Amino acid sequence: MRQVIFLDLDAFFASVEVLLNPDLRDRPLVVAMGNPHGRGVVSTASYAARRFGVHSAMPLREALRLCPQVVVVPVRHEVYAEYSHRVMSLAREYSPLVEQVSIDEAYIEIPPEGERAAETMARELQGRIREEIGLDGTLAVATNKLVAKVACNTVKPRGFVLVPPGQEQAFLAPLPVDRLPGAGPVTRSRLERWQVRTLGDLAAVPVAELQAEFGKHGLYLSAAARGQDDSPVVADGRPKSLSLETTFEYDTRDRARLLRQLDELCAGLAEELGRAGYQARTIVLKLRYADFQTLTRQVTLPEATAGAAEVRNCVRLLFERHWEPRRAVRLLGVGAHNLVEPSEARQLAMNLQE
Ligand code: TTP
Ligand code: MG
Repeated sequence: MRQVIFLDLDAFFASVEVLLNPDLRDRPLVVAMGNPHGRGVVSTASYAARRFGVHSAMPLREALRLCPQVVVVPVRHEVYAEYSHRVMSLAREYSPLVEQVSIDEAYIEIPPEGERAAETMARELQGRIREEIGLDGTLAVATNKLVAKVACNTVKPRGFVLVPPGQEQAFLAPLPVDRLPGAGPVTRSRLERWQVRTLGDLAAVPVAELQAEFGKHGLYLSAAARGQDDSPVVADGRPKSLSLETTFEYDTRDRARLLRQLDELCAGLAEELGRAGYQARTIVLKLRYADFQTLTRQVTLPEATAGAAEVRNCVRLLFERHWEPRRAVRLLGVGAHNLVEPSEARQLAMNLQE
């Protein structure tokens, strides 16, 4: 039997800002991208701000309308990355099997021969994140990743939950179907036509019917509603790729503005590469037009790089070659694929010279 812990820090960016400026404690607070007085977008909101209906991805102007007294702080990715790193390092003291899935979320599998129960470890880890780092996190313990993740979201913030072995399906049964990862508004409304609203309702639908309606996704829904998931916790090795993207609040065809945004993304990507200790052989540009048509274009370099200037040159080149001028852009993204460690990069370069 497996024991999987899921960890998700609470209001992460906002909590770090509060930690660094305790005057902000208990104030409605948003961390936002862009100009606080202009067209910013909310990255996250403190729980005090969420009570006003403010949430991630909301235009800042809307947040200010809902909660005029909200404190707005600009995003500082480097600072959050540092705290994320500290939390993940603590998690790795409990098991080598840590899979970080976002800046503030990780699965931790406790090997069966682990002497202490996962619950004890998870409670201790939660306490140490609070005392040694100063952040709050919610932790869930279950027999698989899916149940641990869904359970975690039911007890946020500062929560703790254990789903005992054998109780997975019963635990999920009362929850609405859209608590499942991958069951969004479209799935929800299709199921609603069958009067299927909870995961208990969903588990009672014959799998053949779900498969007929949803294809392969139906098989996933059926298993997930029963709390079944055998996906492994994959210890962090090398990430396949690193990427950053920005959605404009308003679509834009302003070339200077697009180039400025690309430069900013490239600087961020180079910084992430540096921090992760990788160089990239392939640089990717992602471009989404206002009509949602999306292009990804890439170049592969003769030598791997993590330099901001080189990344920027590649991306600008791709942009100049592929952007159709005067077409309004909704989203820009940059990515680094084919990651290598610097020692491997040197080896590759030597092989090329030989
Ligand atoms: P989440 O874990 O989704 O959100 P959270 O930690 O702020 O709040 P909670 O987990 O308690 O619900 O995301 C982690 C961080 O990622 C978040 O603090 C800010 C950033 N983020 C964005 O920048 N944009 C987004 O749309 C989302 C969802 C998160
Ligand atoms: Mg979080």
